[in-house]
Amino acid sequence: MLASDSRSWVAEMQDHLEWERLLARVRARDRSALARAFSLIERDPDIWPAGWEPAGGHSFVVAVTGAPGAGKSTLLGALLGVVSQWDMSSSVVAFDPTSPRSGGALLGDRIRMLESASLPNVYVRSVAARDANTGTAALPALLALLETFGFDFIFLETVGGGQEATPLLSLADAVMLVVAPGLGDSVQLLKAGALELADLIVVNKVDRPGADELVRELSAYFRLIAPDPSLTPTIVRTVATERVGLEDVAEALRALRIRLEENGILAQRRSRRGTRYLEARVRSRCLRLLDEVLHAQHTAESTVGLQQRERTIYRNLAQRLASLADERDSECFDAR
Ligand SMILES: Nc1nc2c(ncn2[C@@H]2O[C@H](COP(=O)(O)OP(=O)(O)O)[C@@H](O)[C@H]2O)c(=O)[nH]1
Ligand SMILES: [Mg+2]
Repeated sequence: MLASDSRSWVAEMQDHLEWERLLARVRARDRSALARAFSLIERDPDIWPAGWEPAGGHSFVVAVTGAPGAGKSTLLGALLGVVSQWDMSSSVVAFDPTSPRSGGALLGDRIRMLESASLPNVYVRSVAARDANTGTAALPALLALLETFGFDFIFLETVGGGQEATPLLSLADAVMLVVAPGLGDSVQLLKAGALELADLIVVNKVDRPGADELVRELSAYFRLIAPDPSLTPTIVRTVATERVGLEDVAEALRALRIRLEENGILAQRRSRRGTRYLEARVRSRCLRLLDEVLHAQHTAESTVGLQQRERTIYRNLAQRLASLADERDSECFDAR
């Protein structure tokens, strides 16, 4: 069954039946099937079969955001251990920046989570995020896959706290913001709007000077914008490197899930996730078609003027899009 040539294997996987078979193994908690499916989606998110949208079910999907260096990876590594002790399963997908600005984080993150990655019930993967779009194009399908496996927690570690994190945040059930003293966080986060999105705030590195002040600033900020304490995010203090406060984080996440379920917000966010999934899929397919059409034009030796070439591009693109719609129709018909 295992094809030696990965390209023919990918071709096989485009067959819906093959996916059914592979996903049945994932549902039976076969980790090698999970790893294989993950790699296939990462290479080409478009091969994820129609009809397997991330509906949201058992798994609690938490986006973990915050400035680089705040301690997100260290914290997650330690948190995985706590969750595992509770006999619950969890997965971390880290979006590794390959940009020079934050380069080098990839290896560091792997090392920080290595210890926990060998625990039973824990699955850690990193996805290369060349830019916000390519890095997250695969995310909806990856989420659906991890949900199929049935993890209790799925953590999505973002690259930074800024704009590039937004697609990740909009796909999650909840947002956990990690801040630390000494990073000029409060100003940065206010600008990025990350405070408004956070459901849970972890003040990490409380062994460092300035931690109390940071907690005070955050509390004051939330008292100001939301005087009702039941609406403000819980603030938990940790020293991730010493594994201090990690039980409190896990406990806060458990409580958060119950709260979001009870007040109906979880259901709202999950329906929004379906829309995001659709958008990501359409965007990725359209961009690919555009690239193909442009490439074909580029390679065709052209003697005609730019204006005419532009019109040809639109015409070709329209044709390709129309056939995509027909393909979708028959796929939907097949799936149901
Ligand atoms: N003093 C102190 N250092 C920490 C703590 N947590 C993480 N660090 C260190 O902060 C650095 C950045 O951590 P990392 O987890 O890579 O941050 P990320 O970029 O947010 O993923 C590493 O050198 C960690 O060892 C903590 O609680 N206290
Ligand atoms: Mg990290």
